[in-house]
Amino acid sequence: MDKSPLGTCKTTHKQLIAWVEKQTKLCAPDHVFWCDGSDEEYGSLCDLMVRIGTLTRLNPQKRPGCFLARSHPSDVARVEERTFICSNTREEAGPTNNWADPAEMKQRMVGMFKGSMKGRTLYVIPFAMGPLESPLCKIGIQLSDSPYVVVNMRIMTRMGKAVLDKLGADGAFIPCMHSVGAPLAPGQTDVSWPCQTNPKNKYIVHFPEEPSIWSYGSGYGGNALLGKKCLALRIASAMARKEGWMAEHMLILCLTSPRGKKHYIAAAFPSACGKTNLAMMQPSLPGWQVTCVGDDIAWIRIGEDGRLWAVNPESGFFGVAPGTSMKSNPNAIATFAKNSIFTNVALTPDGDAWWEDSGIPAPATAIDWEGNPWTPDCGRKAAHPNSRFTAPAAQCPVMDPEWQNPKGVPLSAILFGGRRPSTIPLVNESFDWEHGVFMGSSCGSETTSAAAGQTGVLRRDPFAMLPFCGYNMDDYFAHWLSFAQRTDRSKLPKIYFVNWFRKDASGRWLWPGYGENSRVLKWICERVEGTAGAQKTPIGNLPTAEALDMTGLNLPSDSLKTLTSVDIAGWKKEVEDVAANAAKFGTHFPKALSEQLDQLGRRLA
Ligand code: TSX
Ligand code: MN
Repeated sequence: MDKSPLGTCKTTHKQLIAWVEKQTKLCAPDHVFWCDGSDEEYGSLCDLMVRIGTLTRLNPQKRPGCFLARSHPSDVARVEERTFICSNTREEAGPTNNWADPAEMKQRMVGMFKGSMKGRTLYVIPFAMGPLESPLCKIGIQLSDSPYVVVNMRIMTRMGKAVLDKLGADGAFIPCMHSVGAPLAPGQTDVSWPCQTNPKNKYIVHFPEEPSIWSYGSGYGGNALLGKKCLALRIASAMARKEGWMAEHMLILCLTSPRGKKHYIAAAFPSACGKTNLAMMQPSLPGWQVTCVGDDIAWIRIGEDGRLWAVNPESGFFGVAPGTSMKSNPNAIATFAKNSIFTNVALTPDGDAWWEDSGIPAPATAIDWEGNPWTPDCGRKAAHPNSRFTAPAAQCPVMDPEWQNPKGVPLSAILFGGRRPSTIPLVNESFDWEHGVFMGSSCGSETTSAAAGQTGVLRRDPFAMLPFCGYNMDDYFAHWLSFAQRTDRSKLPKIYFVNWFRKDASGRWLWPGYGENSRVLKWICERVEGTAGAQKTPIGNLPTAEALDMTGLNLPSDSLKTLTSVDIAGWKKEVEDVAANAAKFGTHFPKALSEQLDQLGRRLA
């Protein structure tokens, strides 16, 4: 039996040990702690954070093994303006990314990290994205001075000893530096959420050539849990382009018919479209079943059979709490019933977590996300709009049996979507791969949160990858197009555009959404099998009124008509808007996509 105390180094990897020693000298922490990923380690770090006030233990009768964290009010979301892609040239990062010269930025980062961990512990976090046996598995080593990051990484990734074992004596890893940027002077008392409070002092920096990640000044979400947006999307997308695969901002689900026929579907949506809700939804159609492979990221490669196979590189959910209810997502409610971390939600008098639109009546009093007394009539939100739950995927009642298969799951269809109150039909099937890539490139959504600028305006977000593409967006489009040459076209998944958010003239939702979306997924799977009807239109193949299964749903027939017909005038405006936006993404927008735009314009004329 291994009796060495928690935190001791258990690797023979000389290069890793040397790198940790070098960074330790730079950051000057008081202690170094090597994480093994054990339950014991997780428990003791949670206990430590309860003692220093970073975590509050929730009522074990209501939420066993659950904790609440409150961040600093200045550290509540990803910081896109402070996110940099430091490729060799500005052109390689493209006009949609902040670029900085890699040598200059590295020097600046080394300067910022110098002594940044004084008075703190440096945690060595070995983590894997993807099942350890997967051909796509990537290993990262995150050095962080945040125990909050350690416990979240333990839920969101495969973390600890198994990863060091897999690395062996000379395996490759992606170095990930993280500091909250709040060194402690001798005797200085700590705060519950240390970070840099001036946004200008936060840096989320990617060096895709190395590759490596350096994150300074923030302890929140995608800024700090470096496996997720930084590694599995920005760095992985750049690696994927070089290596011939795809790293995508997509959920993965399986739809099973009453006869047991299974289809795997990947779907990309901009934020606030209910991606997590769709990933684990309860179909309203009797006998149909949805199982979840992942809710945020899909790594996709061409399998030996020529089909596209997808893996979820994560092992947990980092979901938005507000709006999550028994109505919108009963399976998420079950997933975070235990062993979960809630960040920036409200604390009820009985020691439970609460948030707006939870379906649970507001408590008469609560402690809000900033730690202040709250009442329903006080005029403030109790939970921050970007408050989160961190929950283990294994606790989701509808995880797909194949969700950890190292090979991944074979995709039958890819969906793009957006929040589009007008013009865009409920579901639209692309004519071919290139038309589908065009649909992805023109993806956009109406904004919902004032925090992200104006609300109710259309923001284009190609492939929902605008904040997450680690290289030039035009090259990314070209990479997508190239898959028609990399494999047999007939093996590629069919591509669809869906819109659950159409409204009528008086602003009422035309489509009930949620579990009723299974009717759309059913049509998609029947199209893949070649059994469902469609009408060819100028914009794509739309379901005929009879092709969508509407049994048990009392949808007015004119609503269905609006949802499944082409608004020619609206689409002409759409073409203009897409054309105006294509220019923003780069200087070498692929010809195949401008041709798609021209052809669409001509079909509408
Ligand atoms: O997640 C959503 N989905 C996908 C579910 C599998 N939401 C929530 C979006 C915010 C994250 C939706 N909201 C969906 C949807 O399909 N549709 C809508 C819009 C809508 C809201 C309410 C109703 C109908 C549609 N109806 C009633 O409340 C009765
Ligand atoms: Mn996401």
